[in-house]
Amino acid sequence: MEPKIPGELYDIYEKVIASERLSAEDGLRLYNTANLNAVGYMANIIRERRCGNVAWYVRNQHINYTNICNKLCRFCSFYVPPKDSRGYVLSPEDIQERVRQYLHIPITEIHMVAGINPKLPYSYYIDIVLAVKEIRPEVYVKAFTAIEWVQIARAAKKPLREVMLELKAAGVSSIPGGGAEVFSDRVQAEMFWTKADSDEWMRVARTAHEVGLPTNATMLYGHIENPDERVQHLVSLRELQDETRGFLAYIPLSFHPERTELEDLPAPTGEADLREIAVARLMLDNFPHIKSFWIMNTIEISQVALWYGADDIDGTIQEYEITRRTYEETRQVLTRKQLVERIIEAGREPAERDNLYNEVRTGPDVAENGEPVAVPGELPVLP
Ligand code: V47
Repeated sequence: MEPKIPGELYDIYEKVIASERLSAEDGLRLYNTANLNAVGYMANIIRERRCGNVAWYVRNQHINYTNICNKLCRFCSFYVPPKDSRGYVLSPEDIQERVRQYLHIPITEIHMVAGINPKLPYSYYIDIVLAVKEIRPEVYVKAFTAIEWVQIARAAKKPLREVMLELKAAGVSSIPGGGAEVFSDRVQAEMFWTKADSDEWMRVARTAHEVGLPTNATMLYGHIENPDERVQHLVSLRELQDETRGFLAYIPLSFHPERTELEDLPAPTGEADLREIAVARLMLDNFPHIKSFWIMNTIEISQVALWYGADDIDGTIQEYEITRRTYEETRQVLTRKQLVERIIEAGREPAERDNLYNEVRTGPDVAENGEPVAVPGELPVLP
């Protein structure tokens, strides 16, 4: 049966069917059309061509090692400036305590990012990675956004490549996609003028790929950026991926205005969140995975996003401080059982992955009473 693609998008549909690359102009039309369902339908064709019915999730834990940051980004509610009484730095021992807290859950990935705290010496970064690995030697450490890597190299007074190799030897296995914001000089000047620009972010990603560290990529949308800038962001990522093939996943990050300098702006709608996933899946034809990060998109939108181009909803998280309802409220968690149930409810087939998208079978979580927590579709655990 012929799908209902409106005439204005039919040429894009033909390219999708023929696996042809979409142009920047196509991307702009995908942003501007009122027919979101048609965009989602086309994105789903690519999503299912790549991953079939599978939807990935990961048992992970986030650790934010310091909230002190000298970058003063206007969109951020996480940081406090140096000398603020609420500032903290987790010691390697504090971090080990956090890791120990969830040893009963077979977590495969620890995601460790934070503010840019100029007081931290190079040895600190090595020590916190070693500290995690000492408690959970088998865990993948996904650590430090591009902006942190620039700071780490500055603290080390060494070339970026060298610190990447040293931290890789200490146990970093991949790099999260944060810090990219929007690759636009205009947006940077308004929102994050003290921070690395797009060329610098790209340099970090390229260097990581050269030393064998896969990375993710993000875009923070829904504030002052426009569709042209979003398309340019996607095209720049696609070009780098053509060169290096080092990106694993792209994660559009839905702006949360609450408690930021921009809290008068309305938050992106569900429509905007779904469109961002779908346009990304269509434009980033060389990215293996598109993630709907449930913390920012909500789990409900992420369920729908699994039909709009996303093949991953991320993980169990445990604590998350970058976006949260109140300053005190850091506990944000979905158990493996909840993730599996939500994926099944959405009509997809859940698959647990590790940091590098290998399928893993690490067994059930253990409840507080010591009983294994079975999930739908899993064989009962024998005594
Ligand atoms: O770099 C900051 C963004 C990023 C806000 O790689 C905000 O798998 C929304 O990059 N509203 C950090 N976003 C998070 C991140 C990430 C998250 C999940 C998975 C992965 C991955 C990466 O969060 C920052 C910034 O771009 N951010 N403030 C805010 N108010």
